[in-house]
Amino acid sequence: MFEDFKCLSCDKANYKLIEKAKNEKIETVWDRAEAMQPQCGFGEMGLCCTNCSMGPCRIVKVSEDGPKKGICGADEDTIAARNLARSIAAGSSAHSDHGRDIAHALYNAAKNPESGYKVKNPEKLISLAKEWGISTENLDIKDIAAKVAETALQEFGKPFGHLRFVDRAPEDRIDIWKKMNVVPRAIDRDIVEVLHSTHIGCDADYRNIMVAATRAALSDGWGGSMIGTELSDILFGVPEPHEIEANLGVFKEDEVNLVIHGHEPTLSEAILVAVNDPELVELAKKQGAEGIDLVGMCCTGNEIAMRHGIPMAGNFFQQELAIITGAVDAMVVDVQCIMPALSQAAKCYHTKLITTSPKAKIPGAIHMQFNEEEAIESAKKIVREAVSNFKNRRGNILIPQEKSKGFVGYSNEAIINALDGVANSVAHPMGTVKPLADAIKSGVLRGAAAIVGCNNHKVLHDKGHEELAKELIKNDVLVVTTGCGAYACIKEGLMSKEATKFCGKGLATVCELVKIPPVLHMGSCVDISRILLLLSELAKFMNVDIKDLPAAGAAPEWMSEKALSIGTYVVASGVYTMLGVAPQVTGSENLTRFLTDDIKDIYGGCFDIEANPQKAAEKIIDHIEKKRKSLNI
Ligand code: XCC
Ligand code: SF4
Repeated sequence: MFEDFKCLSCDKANYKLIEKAKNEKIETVWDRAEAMQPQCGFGEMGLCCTNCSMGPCRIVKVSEDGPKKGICGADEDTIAARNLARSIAAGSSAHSDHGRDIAHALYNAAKNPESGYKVKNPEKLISLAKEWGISTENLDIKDIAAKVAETALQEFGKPFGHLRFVDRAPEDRIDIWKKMNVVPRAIDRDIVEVLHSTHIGCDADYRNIMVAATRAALSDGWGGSMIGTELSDILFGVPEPHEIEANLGVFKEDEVNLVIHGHEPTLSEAILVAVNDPELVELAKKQGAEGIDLVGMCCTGNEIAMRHGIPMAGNFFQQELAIITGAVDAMVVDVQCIMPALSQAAKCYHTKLITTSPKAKIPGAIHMQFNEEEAIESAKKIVREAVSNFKNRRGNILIPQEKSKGFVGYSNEAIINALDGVANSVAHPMGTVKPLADAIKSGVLRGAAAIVGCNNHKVLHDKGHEELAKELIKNDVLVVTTGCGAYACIKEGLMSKEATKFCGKGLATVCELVKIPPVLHMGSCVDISRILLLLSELAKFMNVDIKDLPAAGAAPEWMSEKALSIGTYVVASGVYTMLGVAPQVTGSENLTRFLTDDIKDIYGGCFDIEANPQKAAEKIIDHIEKKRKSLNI
């Protein structure tokens, strides 16, 4: 009966709910994607410009006599590059603003006891203070936290110099960035510069537009995102491996189901404290529930799964389906990747959709502003609203049976410790990557690949991630993953110990020996900064640059502007990066060639585009083997 839905998703949990949605006449992302066909060809190729009100202008390529220039004279290269650059800047701004909020939370932890935030990992705080040259003598943890938070906040707008985390990159890499004039200086400035230079009548040289865009992207990866990750670890703890459950089957019929969806752990951590408040648990019982079941969705779900073992309910394309179960008493959201469609779905059930950020309100939702200065109190109010909704459930509930188990929590500290086999506390800064380097050099592991990113209707839901991961681990390539890709992998069982059955002999041996799954969950999308650091440490240890490592990145189902920023900083960091969906640049042959080819000679990394996961895997493996050859290993 679910035959029809196999072409929409390869996650069986979804079929029953898509069917339920159909029966109850509720539209989903797949319905809207179908209604949108055919999609605009100008937009798809990046050839529509709305940068000024003389436009919109579009370049017509299909006929000889169509316009080849915008009214101001901008050609296809300029228009496509400006559009791409603006998207990259938006993506960088989202990650970086997230990082800024975490820095404010750290400042609150130091200065404002009402906030309820506390430094969970003083060792990591002190080590970062030292790295940044902040004197810690005679200072208590709170004072150090305040100084580190202030210093982090200054990274956004400092007038001189470059971003502090740039110094973590291998020297050769920094030299390339210097030569190309893309060393990120101050996060806000680098983003603003893209907006300025792509204003009408400014930069018209596509290669130069990409210089500014690359700098803004690097200020995400080696700036905003890295600040987000590092300061989150300091505040909320460094993730450690533990087993959790994933998929829509994690909802409980007899408990209050509260979904936390979005991105920033400042909110989800406070909600986690609130759901454990005895008074609120008591309130849930008074409503007839057995307790409060907190589950996560999208990246904020990754954050609390990694740190606290909270179940991962579903990824980007499952957000509406979660509500369609009829079992969600509240979906609490903050920023990014929250479909406005949720409020329509929530209306068909008793579900309360609660927005919490002044940056993201949704018509039809209840807005309860989350106040970081009184984080825990604020969170309790939100949880109370969720709990008191349990009694309003209607009869139409369907919780799928499907859920799987897997191990999450692989911070760099955890990966290094696992491979080292040392029972070192992860509280300590990174040990040595020697065992990882040895495994790669010996060929037991051929290399490593990161599979990251979103869901996109242009790819069968979850298939891009799963199939690519399976093919790579079969060929002894260790896979690390973040974001919505991580959900696809855990749902498919690739983070369980049994997943060694999918592995080649070398990888299986390593996994069994050091007790890790072949696909390692490294966190949310801002945590791709962890991957940058791991590559960096590995390159330094092996005395090479990142571009020389047998490593690759892939975003098989990417869709967001953040993903474009990530892709750009990863490529500019020297990594070969496979996209499953083509970016909206193909109308410009020059820009397309630049991104997939010319850029290789500049940064060592480049984009490649391949929608078929098998073929993508072949290309990645081929790349890894080439790198091994040049390293003589
Ligand atoms: Fe969003 Fe971060 Fe993409 Fe998922 S992977 S759809 S960006 S939640 Ni980041
Ligand atoms: Fe048209 Fe140029 Fe204005 Fe873009 S900036 S809308 S191409 S006139």
